[in-house]
Amino acid sequence: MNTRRNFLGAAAALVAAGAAPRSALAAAPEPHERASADTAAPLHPQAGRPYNPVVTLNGWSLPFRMKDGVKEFHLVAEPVVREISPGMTARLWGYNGSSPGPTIEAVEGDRVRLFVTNKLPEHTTMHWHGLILPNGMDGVGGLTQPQIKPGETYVYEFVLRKSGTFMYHPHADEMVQMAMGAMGLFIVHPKNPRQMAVQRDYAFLINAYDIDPGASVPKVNTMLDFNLWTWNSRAFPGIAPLVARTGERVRIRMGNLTMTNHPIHLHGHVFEVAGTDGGWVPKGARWPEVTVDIAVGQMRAIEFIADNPGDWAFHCHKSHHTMNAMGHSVPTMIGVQQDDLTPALQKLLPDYMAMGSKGMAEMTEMEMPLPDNTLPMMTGRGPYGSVEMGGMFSVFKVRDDLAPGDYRDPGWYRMPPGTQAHAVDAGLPPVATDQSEPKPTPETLDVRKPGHNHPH
Ligand SMILES: [Cu+2]
Repeated sequence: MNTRRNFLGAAAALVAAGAAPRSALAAAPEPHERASADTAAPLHPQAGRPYNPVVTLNGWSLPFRMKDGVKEFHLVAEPVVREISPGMTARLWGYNGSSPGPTIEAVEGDRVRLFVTNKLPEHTTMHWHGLILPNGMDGVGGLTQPQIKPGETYVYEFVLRKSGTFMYHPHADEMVQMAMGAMGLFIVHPKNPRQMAVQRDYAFLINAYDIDPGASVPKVNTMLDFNLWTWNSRAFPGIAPLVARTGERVRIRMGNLTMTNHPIHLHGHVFEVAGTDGGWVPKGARWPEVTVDIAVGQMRAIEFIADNPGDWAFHCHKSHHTMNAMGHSVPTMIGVQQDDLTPALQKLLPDYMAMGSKGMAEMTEMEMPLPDNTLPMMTGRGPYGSVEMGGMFSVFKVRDDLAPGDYRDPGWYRMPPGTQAHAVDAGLPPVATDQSEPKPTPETLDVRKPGHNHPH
């Protein structure tokens, strides 16, 4: 006589426990693919709760479908080809055609169902880094689930309990799979779209590779001595600029999946850390900074008003991380006179070029032959010459005349007259710059001509 009530009660209990009927899980949604390393336009939600989407630097967001009130995503782990910067591509592992995989965006309170198909040559899993979820959905191979074998599809399903910046990555053969680029961002927006609202919301992962000059597959056993320091698997000048209109509130979300910390530094602005791994930082607990150190496995969201028009450097402050592929065992040549050495060495190595006697800046001006598929160490052209940067470097461009929602590169900043550093005649005696001969040479210097002392 009370069978119907008992049946409904049991069904409700099943749903509450997350045990959706098998039939509902059978058909995975279409696995959207994208291989381009261009920054995709923000993906505004077509269904479900409203939110203000993020812009993934040199990346994209994964479209979802709603099924019976559940937000469904489909990630496919697979080998991908990624352009690290024009002139170099890498053979990586990623998701849905790209490394990092597409950004997943959903809303606090959403129930999400995430299908993960394994097209890698070895088993994998998916760990939802930072999300609070049932133990069985945590994706630690061997501990909370069997590994996902090649060809298999697993489904994860949970309710998003808090908003913030999170990540996804395998918890299976982790060192190898992350060294190969298998990772992505998971953004959970607040339930109320007015809470924490900003005009520009950027996001990227901090990652690193060790790829020998001329090669394209990362060395997976490297622990610390990586040679490509990347944001979303891109190295400068391949990293897109971040743009904002003067007066806009900007958020930049960063997650670090490298093996070392990165002090990320923004010029021309003061920011606050508004979000950490654990969620949003209460306003009264924030303090002003210009550099935020992001440790391994951490996420940080910084916020500030773009109130200073210009082209502002934005980079990791570890100076080796703003260099592209370099050998760290190269001897220091500052002060070494190489003139006699060069002809002797050129008999053995016709392409040999003496360098480093005065520092390494001259490398940006040399037309040095590079192995195929290799990036120059320090590069990137600015309006005044080489920026002498690689790796984790980009430009934050603030303009008065940028339209809201316009993410196009506005070109180089034109400084108002009288606001730029310039050379002057300081009335000083000539300066010797050749450190091996610490005496003035007959070739006297004129400080008004920068670059005069370069032998080119
Ligand atoms: Cu760094």
